[in-house]
Amino acid sequence: MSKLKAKLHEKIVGWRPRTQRLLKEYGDVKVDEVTISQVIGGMRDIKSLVTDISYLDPQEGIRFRGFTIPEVIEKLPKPAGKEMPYVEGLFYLLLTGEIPSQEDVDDVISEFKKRSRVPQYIFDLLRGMPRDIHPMTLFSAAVLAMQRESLFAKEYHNGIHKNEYWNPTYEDALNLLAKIPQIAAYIFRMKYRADTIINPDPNLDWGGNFAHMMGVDEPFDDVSRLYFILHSDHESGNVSAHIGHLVSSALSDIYYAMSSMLNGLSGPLHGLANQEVLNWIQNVRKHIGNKTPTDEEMRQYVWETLKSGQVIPGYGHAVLRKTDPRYTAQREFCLKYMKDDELFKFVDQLYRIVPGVLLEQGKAKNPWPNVDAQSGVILWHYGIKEYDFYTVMFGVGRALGVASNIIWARALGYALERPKSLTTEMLEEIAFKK
Ligand code: CMX
Repeated sequence: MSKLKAKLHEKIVGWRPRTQRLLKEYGDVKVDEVTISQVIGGMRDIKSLVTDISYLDPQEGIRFRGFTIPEVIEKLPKPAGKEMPYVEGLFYLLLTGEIPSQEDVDDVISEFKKRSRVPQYIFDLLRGMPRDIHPMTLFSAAVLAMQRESLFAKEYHNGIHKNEYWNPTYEDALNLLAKIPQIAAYIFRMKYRADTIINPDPNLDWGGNFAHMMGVDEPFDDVSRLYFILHSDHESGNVSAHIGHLVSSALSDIYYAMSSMLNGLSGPLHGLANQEVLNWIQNVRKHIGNKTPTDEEMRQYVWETLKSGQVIPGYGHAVLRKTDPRYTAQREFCLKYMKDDELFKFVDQLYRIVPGVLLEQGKAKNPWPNVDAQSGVILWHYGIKEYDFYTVMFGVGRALGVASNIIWARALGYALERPKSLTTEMLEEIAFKK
């Protein structure tokens, strides 16, 4: 058994009694009340999910296993001479709750390496699809097609004890995560670089290998590590994490769940916002005549977008009420490596202007930028100008968090999701009685 799996097993055995005690002895204790506006309004803020992988504080932003983003970047082991930590180390942290040693990270690296060969039928499938399909559709289809490899599905079919569900789920998760960077990079090179595929380099880590297979030089390896870490998890209620959890709660295996996660991420109000930001910025430039807009011109364009009934992509959040620390971490990277980049200056100008306009408009509960406002600009700077690929990279990162959550959900026996719906008439009855 790998060090990671042994550690995880130890953690699971220690954790199970806590969940069982809550259920058995405190199952009737009230956690929340639900209003009509929450029922109609996308279940916003209803406390009805549990995860220990990450927690999103509206003011402070995300913590992974209790660690803030700066702490994660500081504490996790890094490849020699690099500024960003190994993604493998983050995965160890998400799964076990502990900061790994270099030896622990090496163990995860070798686990991923052993499992990294992508079946030929996946490449054949991708090549058989029209090249103008959105890369998220290609990505999701490739992940779904690998369902054939699921150990969980096989073991479930043969009969397996509930307490053991986590075991083949863990194997599926590692098998899938090991292949995801290559599938994503393959889609990129096939679709946007005239089919000039770059084979993986077995000497590189997960993030470094992705940069290598994309064909982008340093410091894009660190960009990739940072990007995947920042996008890995955002507690359980966001669309991608939630749909991953929901699908796997039916004991659909991780391939089905991860493909669904990618489909949810493909919405413009969620992961697709990073491509929308670049699209919107390009439109501003065209509109203003390819020059740097003055603050007043920018303000007006933001207003025009709002008045035409559209959202400002990259701004606002369902939970956060401050600037997203994932935005800040990327901004710091930009200030260090690309502070004279024209698009970065643009994004910084937006940071000065958009929150004021959104506040003046008075609708958005959070006028501050989210992760998507900054990420596309870094990718653009390093030559990835095909912005419909950006959500694929979000998906590569998000797979780490969703996989960790699904393994733990199976380990703790979380139930099939089944909230209750009401009719409008029933809601009216409840409302008018008051
Ligand atoms: N631009 C314009 N209007 C906005 C806005 C924005 N950036 N953010 C919120 N609003 C509007 C909402 O559309 C809503 O309008 P209506 O009352 O007319 O329906 C109102 O403000 C209140 O919304 P809210 O409670 O503040 O925000 P929600 O929880 O409903 O939605 C989100 C959150 C992210 C979908 C929304 O802020 C948005 O559409 N942002 C732009 C898209 C984006 O950046 N998405 C990425 C989020 C991060 C991620 O998941 O990747």
